[in-house]
Amino acid sequence: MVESSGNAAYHFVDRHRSSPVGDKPAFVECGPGGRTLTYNALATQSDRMAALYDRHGIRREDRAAMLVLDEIEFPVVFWGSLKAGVIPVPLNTLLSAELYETILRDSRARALFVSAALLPVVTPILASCPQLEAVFVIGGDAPEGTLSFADELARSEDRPAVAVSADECAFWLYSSGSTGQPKGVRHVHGSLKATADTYGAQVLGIEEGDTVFSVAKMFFAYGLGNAMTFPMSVGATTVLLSGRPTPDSVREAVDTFSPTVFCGVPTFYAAFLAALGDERPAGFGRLRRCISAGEALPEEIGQRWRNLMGVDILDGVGSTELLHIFLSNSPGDVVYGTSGRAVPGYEIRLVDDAGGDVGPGGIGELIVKGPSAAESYWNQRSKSRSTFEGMWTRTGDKYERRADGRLVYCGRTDDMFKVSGIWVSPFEIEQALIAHPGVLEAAVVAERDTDGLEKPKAYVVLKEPGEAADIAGELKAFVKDRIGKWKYPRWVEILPDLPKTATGKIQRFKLRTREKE
Ligand code: 3SK
Repeated sequence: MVESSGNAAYHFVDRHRSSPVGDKPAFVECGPGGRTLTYNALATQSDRMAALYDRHGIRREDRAAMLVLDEIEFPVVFWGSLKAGVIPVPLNTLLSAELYETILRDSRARALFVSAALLPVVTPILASCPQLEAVFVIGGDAPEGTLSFADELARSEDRPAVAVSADECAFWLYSSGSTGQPKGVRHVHGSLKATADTYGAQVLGIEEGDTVFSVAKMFFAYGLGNAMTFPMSVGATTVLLSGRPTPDSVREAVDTFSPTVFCGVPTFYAAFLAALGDERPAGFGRLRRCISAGEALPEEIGQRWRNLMGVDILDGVGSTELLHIFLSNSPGDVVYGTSGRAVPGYEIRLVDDAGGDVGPGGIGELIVKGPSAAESYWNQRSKSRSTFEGMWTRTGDKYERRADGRLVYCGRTDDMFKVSGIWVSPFEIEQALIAHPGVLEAAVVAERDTDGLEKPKAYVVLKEPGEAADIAGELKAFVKDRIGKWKYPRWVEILPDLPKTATGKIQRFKLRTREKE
């Protein structure tokens, strides 16, 4: 590929060809039979994708949906598509057939790459997607009407990548947000390098010698940066786990590969700490950096992790629309319970309903200006206009700015409610509940009392489910003591788990509608 091209595949893939990292593993898979993909092998295999697409009539700017697990074909298809100018659309691997049909029809994808294990989920809806011309099965058998990805790639010649400008659309990610229908978020080539140069280089401090493990999968913007673009920007190595990241499977991966960088989400950190007890995994001997995003990290969890592992968790905030983290704690400057400050390269403001700046101590909506904002949502003009306002992107998250400039998360704009005329942040009550030794997770929503007035209601997951009998009263008193009398949950319901998005964000709207069912 010509170096002057703005094609992100040059910077992340071809630049390493025949360089000192060319023969180094870019990706290693966990588990028995786990494969390795070197930087040179990735460059060659991704070069073949343009010819593969040609043979099947898939052209530049067509969409190619990817329902692909975290395995070595993911980077081959993703970068190969960018090289061909085809737009890859990585999909959440945990959705229902109905949502896949919605997304395949909305994106009008002409090709689908699907890991064999996920093929049964989409098989029933393929016939309802008339624009889909070719289905490539990764690993396993390709049943009639589908093609084997391995055979098709082996049959393809190397082809030079297309030259594109850094401003051209490169890939889409579907964001479901915490409530509504999926929206196709369209990102340009230049945004991938922008996130690697800002958060990746200046906060995470990724280095060539790093081995990275990300609990968040690559179909998610957070995982895409953690596990793919950041390590590839410096020639580091990523460990891929294709299955579900449970405390056991992650422990095994950690003990096998000794990662130096660990990227988690709060729910996983909480579950991992509960499973580990007081034991620090031997595989964390080289650990030097831990990060968290997806939802705000409870202070308690950050402190317990730091005490056990000897390494801080850098809690940060990002969004699919901004591609990665734009607000974060930094190495040597961590205050648990806060989301830190703007990542270098990004500007942030807290604004009131009229768009004016909110002063210290006030609460406002977080808006962000930075180099990695998406171009628009696909075919959703009104939503695009209200989210991407010129240089600024609205996040829909409410924050408070402390006197020292650090931001503290208060909830989604639509999660906040007033009790006795005073704003209450569900997140603050949840933090207080999680500080109780019996509580694993908690979610708080507004519920109307018999007078029709809103009060906090808590849904709680216990560490030991058997303890449910009389813990409600204890939890109410505990919260009253910690954060104030009017904020305590008037009702406490124990659940086996909480409804969450695939990336670990609590879906409070499901708890709210649960009341009405
Ligand atoms: O939710 C987040 O904090 C996040 C972080 C990085 C990239 C994408 C997202 C949604």
